[in-house]
Amino acid sequence: MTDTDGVKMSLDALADMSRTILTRHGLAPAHIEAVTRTIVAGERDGCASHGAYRLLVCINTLKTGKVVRDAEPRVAEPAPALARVDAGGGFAQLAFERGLPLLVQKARANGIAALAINHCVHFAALWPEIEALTEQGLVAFACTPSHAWVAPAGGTRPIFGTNPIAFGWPRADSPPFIFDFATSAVARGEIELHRRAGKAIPEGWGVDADGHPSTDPQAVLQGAMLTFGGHKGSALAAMVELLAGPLIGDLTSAESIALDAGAGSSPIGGEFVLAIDPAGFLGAEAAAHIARAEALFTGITDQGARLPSQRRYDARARSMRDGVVLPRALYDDLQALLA
Ligand code: NDP
Ligand code: PYC
Repeated sequence: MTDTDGVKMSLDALADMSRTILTRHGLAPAHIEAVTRTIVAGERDGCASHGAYRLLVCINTLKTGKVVRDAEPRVAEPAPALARVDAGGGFAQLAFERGLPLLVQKARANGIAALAINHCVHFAALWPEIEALTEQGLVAFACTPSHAWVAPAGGTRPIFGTNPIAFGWPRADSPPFIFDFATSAVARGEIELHRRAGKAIPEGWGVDADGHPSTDPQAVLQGAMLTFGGHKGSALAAMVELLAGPLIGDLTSAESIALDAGAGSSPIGGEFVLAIDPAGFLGAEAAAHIARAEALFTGITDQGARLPSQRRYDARARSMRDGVVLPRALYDDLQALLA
């Protein structure tokens, strides 16, 4: 169904379109499936900045030649509680999928385990990876640097990436508690969507190239984005640089954008993932203690506040029932990739 504002599609139709576009642009089949799963999940869950729009970003990255189209991830075990996947210059999604079984096995064996993904190209939201871990009953954390687009609190020159952090907590009778957000005031993708729609951005998202506050998305994209929560977001952004950069032998956001050299690819570097098995600390009492978290969640929702992810779970239920609606301009741009 189409109208002037949007194009309605089923999730299966969106997945087919994603596969066709990625095939046309030469991505290897295993990557096509992993990338498509992530992009469809983003659109399904109402995350416009990391849904179907990311197909444009992926194709742009493929055109830059900065991603290896047929990279075969290589899984290694550097230590009893550590797993590593060398993504070989490919997109991160397949590397994560290949490393997941070992990460889960190690978390169960040791109570805690970490996974480093190295040499990947990262364009995606993190919560699908967090959900893959909470589905296994594990508590999860993930982060990744990006390109240096974000100024530190008190500065005006980009040094951090938009550096998302994501956390998940499994729940027995409800979908997991998950949050997943950029440590910048907002994901860069959100500013790109405002630019595409010709809309001003809110104050506080960024400054122009002269360091002056701006609500013009193009000026901020060329200037610097700001961290959320001032010095607190700034410190968290630095933590992400350190954990998923030097700690795992991979690039910082400044190094990533230098390597990109103006080509305009998605960020290049690493991702750090932590998985904790509650049984490690708690043994047979794990389920009882995990259940105590429900009082915390009720204490939040009982006063009219909502849990992170609730909007996303509602969007998921709607999309699975009714499909999704892509903005007309996005649909047209995606169709043009098939021409
Ligand atoms: P938001 O600022 O929209 O924050 C998203 C998180 O906050 C979600 O967990 C969301 O839950 C929760 N949230 C939002 N509003 C509320 C509220 N009122 N009450 C409770 N919780 C709330 O997202 P960002 O723009 O920061 O990031 C969007 C995506 O971009 C993320 O998925 C992130 O992983 C991705 N990203 C990826 C990067 C990369 O390098 N790969 C870089 C930067 C971002 P809900 O979804 O239910 O609204
Ligand atoms: O939206 O900031 C962003 C982003 C960077 C890499 C992937 N998404």
